[in-house]
Amino acid sequence: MTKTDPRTMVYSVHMHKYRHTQIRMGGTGGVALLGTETVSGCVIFKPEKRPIPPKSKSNGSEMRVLTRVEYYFEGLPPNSAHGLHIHEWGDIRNGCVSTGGHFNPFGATHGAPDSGRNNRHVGDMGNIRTDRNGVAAGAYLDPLIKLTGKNTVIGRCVVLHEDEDDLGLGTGPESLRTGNSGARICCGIIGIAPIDDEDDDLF
Ligand SMILES: [Cu+2]
Ligand SMILES: [Zn+2]
Repeated sequence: MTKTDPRTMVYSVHMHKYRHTQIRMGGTGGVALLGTETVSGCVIFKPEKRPIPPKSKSNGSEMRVLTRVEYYFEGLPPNSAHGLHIHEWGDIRNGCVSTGGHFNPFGATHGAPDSGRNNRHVGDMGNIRTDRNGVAAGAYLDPLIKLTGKNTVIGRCVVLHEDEDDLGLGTGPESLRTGNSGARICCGIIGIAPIDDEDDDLF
């Protein structure tokens, strides 16, 4: 009997869970696989069109492209929170260390996904929270993460951290730099992935 590669395993788990996911735009998105001996995870990025909020100057019929971030992790400590970021480089020659800092093309301070462009790094995806089985699964819509153009996140790295991200609201100078998220557990390069129009959203 062969030992199961955790990454292969999460991929099949993932594919099973996401078999019916719906994408509203088609085209391509991004996917990153992350793992250690015990942890395995997958983060998917999909373009999604949404109406521009009415409070802005548009007439309400214009659309903007957001990025839907979906994640699934297993093998983590139960009932724990972990910072999840996109780091600048897709360079894992020295493991997660060589992925650089949080992807921050606008020179902002660290924050939460909903903190706004001046108060978050583009790479700030907040925290994932595990259940009693050490599984964290979820999704959210991100206004800043882009899958095309100059500031694309394709080719960069998703990094999962040991500790909870304080979202810039904590103490010490690291709060506004890294959110005091601690060590890097694992990381994975975001590759281009096909998006299937026929699927349904899981979350
Ligand atoms: Cu990070
Ligand atoms: Zn950050």
